[in-house]
Amino acid sequence: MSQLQDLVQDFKDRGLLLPVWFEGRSLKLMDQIKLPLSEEICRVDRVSDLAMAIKNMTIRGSGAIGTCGAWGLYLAAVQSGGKKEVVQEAAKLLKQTRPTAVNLSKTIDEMLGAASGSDGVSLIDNMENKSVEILSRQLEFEYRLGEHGAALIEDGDRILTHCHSGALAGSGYGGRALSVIRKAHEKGKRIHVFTSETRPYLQGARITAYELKRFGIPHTLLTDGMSGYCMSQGMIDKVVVGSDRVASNGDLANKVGTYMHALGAREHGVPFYTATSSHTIDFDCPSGQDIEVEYRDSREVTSFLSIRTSPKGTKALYPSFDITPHSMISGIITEKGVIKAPYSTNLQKLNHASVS
Ligand code: RUB
Repeated sequence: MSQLQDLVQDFKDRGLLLPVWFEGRSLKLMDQIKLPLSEEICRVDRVSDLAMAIKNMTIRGSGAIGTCGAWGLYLAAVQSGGKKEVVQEAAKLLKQTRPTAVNLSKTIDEMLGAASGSDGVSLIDNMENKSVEILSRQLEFEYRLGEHGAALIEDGDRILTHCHSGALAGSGYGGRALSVIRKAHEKGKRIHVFTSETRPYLQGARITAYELKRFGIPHTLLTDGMSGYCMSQGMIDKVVVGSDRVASNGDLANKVGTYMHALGAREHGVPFYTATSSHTIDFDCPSGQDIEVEYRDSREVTSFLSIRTSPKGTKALYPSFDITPHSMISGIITEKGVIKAPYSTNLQKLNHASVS
């Protein structure tokens, strides 16, 4: 068996919930649009089909699309017999799919670094080694940040999370926010999770609730606009969300609606945490205002499951992410520990720190 097949087998043996994996000469993807009504696996043979699957949200979540960056480039290498030019074209195509989550472009750049040798078998081998390194690292980060984050959770906490920052958005254990929550649950803390549904794709209602059920964690579904009221009634003790990109000053880009939850949390004195990894901190990006926010097709707002839900001709807007200023964040949970303000200084220190 190749290194990569060994890795996939090891991930499966651990019972991980994998968003994407390599099988034979193809990629297999859990179709996240179909969840939770059916658990369908799609086969992807071409990088152009993978790009489409990322754009249309068949696979989504910052960690999972980062993995697609690694395995997409490896797919291009295998299928072209190790042609660097083909790998570079694949990199261009995949980078254009979704701009906000920084893991995708960072992972692609790491893979391109591994494709710098000569064409052919050695290039394929180098890319296989690099993708195995990236995937193993991402999974290790989930366990570690889960440990650090779980230490913040108290017995009896009621935790709000938004969108889906779980196993299928990451490497299969719990991604970011749900690694914290899952680890706290595994340690015996009696927690209750409120998941906000996340219009218009309903990642919270469909995928977070699916994973929480699977992990046996008690939970309640809210619509996005309910969190302020629930906080005002003292029903929420902490907010834990994932992150698509953290700027070097600590500003957070995450699924649209995150900022609204942060406003409610500040008003009601509820600690607001983001769970992330050092890989998602973009030191080239000074602040949240410098992060490109993806705008998606407004028809995704005027309709649901292809059924129009507003009068014909209604104009809609769909910024897919928003920016939560660092001043509203109580702590940034990473695999190296929990970072507190002042973020500009402390994130720089984290950049140079080894894993604790
Ligand atoms: C997903 C989303 C998730 C982040 C963070 O957006 O905003 O909250 O990816 O999760 P989309 P994580 O569904 O549009 O991809 O940090 O676990 O990746």
